[in-house]
Amino acid sequence: MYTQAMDLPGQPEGKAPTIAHSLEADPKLARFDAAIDADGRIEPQDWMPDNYRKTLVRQISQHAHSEIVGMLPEGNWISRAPSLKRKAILIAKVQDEGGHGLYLYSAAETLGTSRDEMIAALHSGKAKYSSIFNYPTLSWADVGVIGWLVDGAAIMNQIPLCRCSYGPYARAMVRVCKEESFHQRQGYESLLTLMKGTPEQRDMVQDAVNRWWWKCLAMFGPPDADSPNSAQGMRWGIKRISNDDLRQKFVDATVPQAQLLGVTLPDPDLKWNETRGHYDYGAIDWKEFWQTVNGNGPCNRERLGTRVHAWEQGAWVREAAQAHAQKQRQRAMKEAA
Ligand code: FAQ
Repeated sequence: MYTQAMDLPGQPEGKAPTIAHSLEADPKLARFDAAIDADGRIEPQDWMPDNYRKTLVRQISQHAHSEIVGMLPEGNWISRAPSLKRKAILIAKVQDEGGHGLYLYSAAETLGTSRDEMIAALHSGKAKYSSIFNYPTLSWADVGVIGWLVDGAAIMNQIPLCRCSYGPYARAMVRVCKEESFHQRQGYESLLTLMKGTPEQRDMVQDAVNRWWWKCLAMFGPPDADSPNSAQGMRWGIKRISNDDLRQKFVDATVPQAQLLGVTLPDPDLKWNETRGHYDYGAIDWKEFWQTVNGNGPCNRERLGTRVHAWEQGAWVREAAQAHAQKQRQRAMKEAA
């Protein structure tokens, strides 16, 4: 449903903007810059500037947290899914999101940060995770809309990350994107089914679209002019497409899908602009976005509370797994002796 093309007008296809070399100053930095300029991959054993490492840990750990916290809004509906088929699909989807979190924590660990440190940062409220998961899922249609729009926005953002300059992150994203693509389609298919149902079911879908649309547009992050991390992230080939350009691609791809589905996107300013060759759209409420990002959205406290509770309740599983691994190590040593 979404294009794999990542070329943008005025930018050579897939190329990070050129970096000034500092050959004489620092040969390690020069080698790193040359690899980035050549659109090469940086691997865990390669030398990298501290800020490149820090930026990756920040982005990858936030991404991992988003996947794990992102299990909660849909997870709330597993016990209330309307049929066995929908329940099985939803369980598999939520489990996939947990898996994405684990690949991403592993990718971040290759940069020298421990999983315990990352989890502690999430639980203390220090680390960010995607704003979108701080809104409630009020009806069964929300589950379909999350698949269609939230996973749709996630794929739009994540396809370029498959070509991120850091190898482990890029490779993790290939698998994540394949699974997200399935998630997006199952959400859309579930909504198509509801739209063929009763007037109440159609109203339920429209209501869910009305509540999620603007939050999904904000998910791509602040406008480029207010995005402090974008310029450096793009120069390093971590980000390939800017927040605003991804948002525009998402709007352009989603409008025809909304038409086919038979729902109205809640934006009176949404219209095709012949000159730009894109849809124009209305103003996003950035004040509300920042409130949510900074911990004051409708469900922030509930989401973090649920994660911390799950972590505490799971302590005995982690301890048992460690004790088992220790026993196996001891047995292997005995046998080898
Ligand atoms: N929510 O300078 P920028 C999913 C923060 S996964 C919260 O533009 P950057 C799967 C940003 O961190 C969804 N905070 O930052 C799924 C920064 O703060 P910092 C997650 C946000 O990094 C589906 C500050 O604002 N995806 O949905 C948000 O260059 C269904 C300034 O922003 C990823 O994480 C936000 N929406 O660009 C699961 C993808 N936007 O760190 C379950 C990877 C911005 O300086 C169910 N991440 N901020 O304190 C990225 O691509 C980038 O990090 C961006 C932000 C685009 C999110």
